[in-house]
Order: sequence, then C-alpha cells, then structure tokens
Amino acid sequence: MALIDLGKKEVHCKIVYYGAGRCGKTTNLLYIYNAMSDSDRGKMLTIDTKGDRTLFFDLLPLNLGKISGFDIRIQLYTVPGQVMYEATRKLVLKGVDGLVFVADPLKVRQERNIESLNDLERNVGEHGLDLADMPLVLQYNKRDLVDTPVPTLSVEELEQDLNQKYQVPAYEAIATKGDGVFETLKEISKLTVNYVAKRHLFNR
Ligand SMILES: Nc1nc2c(ncn2[C@@H]2O[C@H](COP(=O)(O)OP(=O)(O)O)[C@@H](O)[C@H]2O)c(=O)[nH]1
Ligand SMILES: [Mg+2]
Repeated sequence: MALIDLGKKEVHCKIVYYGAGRCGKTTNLLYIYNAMSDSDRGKMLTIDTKGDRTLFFDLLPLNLGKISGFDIRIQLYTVPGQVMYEATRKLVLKGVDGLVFVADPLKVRQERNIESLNDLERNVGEHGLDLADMPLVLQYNKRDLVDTPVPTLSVEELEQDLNQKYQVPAYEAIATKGDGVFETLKEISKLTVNYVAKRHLFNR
C-alpha cells in the first residue's frame, strides 16, 4: 500500500528488486543512484547484514510528475538473497506496490531463480497480496555472460522457467554497464504508478 503524505501532497510508491543472491539487484540500484542528480534522488540507506556483502536496502525516490495534484515518489528497495534472510525479505516486501524480479543467466543458478520466484510469490501472499495482480517486471541480467564460455540460459529458457505463469514485460540487461537498467525501471515505475492510482486513492 503506497504511503500518502497529505501534508506534502506526495504519494510514495514502493518498488522492490527481488531475486536470488548475486543476480545483480544491488548493481541495478547503484547504477540508478549514481546516474541521478542529487536533486532527483533521496538518501540511500544501507544496512549491512552479516555474510551478505552488500547493502540490504536502498531508498531512492525519483520524481515522476503528479497524479491528481500529488507528487509521486518512487522508493527502490533490494532484499538480501541468502536463505538465512528469509525474515528480512518478508519484511522488505511489506507495503510493496511493484516488483522487479532479476534473474541470473548462469545455468548453475537455474533452480535458484525458480526457487526465488516461488519464494517471492509466497512472501507476497503472506502480506495478503497476489503476485498475479501486482505490477511485475522481469529482468534477464548479465547478458554479457552469453559471450563467455560459462554455460548460460537463453532468453527462451528464462521465459520458459520464469514467465509462463505471469507473462509480464521482460528486459535483457547488463546491469554493470547500465544496459537495460533504466528500461526496466521505467516500465515498473509506469505500471506501479498506474496500479497505485487505480487501486489506492485517486479513482474517486
Ligand atoms: N558480468 C556481469 N556481472 C554482473 C552484472 N550485474 C551484476 N554483476 C555482478 O554480479 C555480482 C553480484 O551482484 P550484486 O548486485 O551484488 O547482486 P545481488 O546479490 O543481487 O545484490 C557482482 O560481482 C556484480 O558485479 C552483469 O550484468 N554482468
Ligand atoms: Mg544485494
């Protein structure tokens, strides 16, 4: 549920980047953060979780115009991937309005992608939401690895594994170079703003 600041006339939409550990969630958010000017981004908050080398949540509002006179802010969060942070993942999903599921193309991570998507489905369900009704975008990251000897999954295989059920927009990306990062963000922002506008407040 989006947070509405009546005083500031702002609506805050929460987008969570989800996916198995090491798929590139933090890399996406850091790329976005570094590409934005200070005036367009808020503070990045990080909490170090032991064993997960990276930040566990990031906060980044973007200005996206207005809905019915309310300014829109987008907050971006990542979750820690490791199994031991199950409780944290659940907590970060509280109040989520939109989701990006980042998939790793390494063949050895095939099962972990699928498990992580199932985990997302279950955790969203525990907040009383149905993933099928929510804004969701897939990102097939690390496409640069396709040109290396490391065994990788094709986009068709990833679609087969992860996008049969939901049939949502999917973007190829190389997050380390920024390829596909803003395409993914723009799509999920658009879907999320529409969802929030329809569901929560402005359809009166
Ligand atoms: N080759 C390649 N490596 C990437 C890409 N995106 C992320 N990585 C690397 O994958 C590792 C894990 O990334 P990270 O963003 O920390 O994953 P997270 O656990 O999902 O937050 C890091 O070493 C990144 O540099 C990519 O597009 N291509
Ligand atoms: Mg991370």
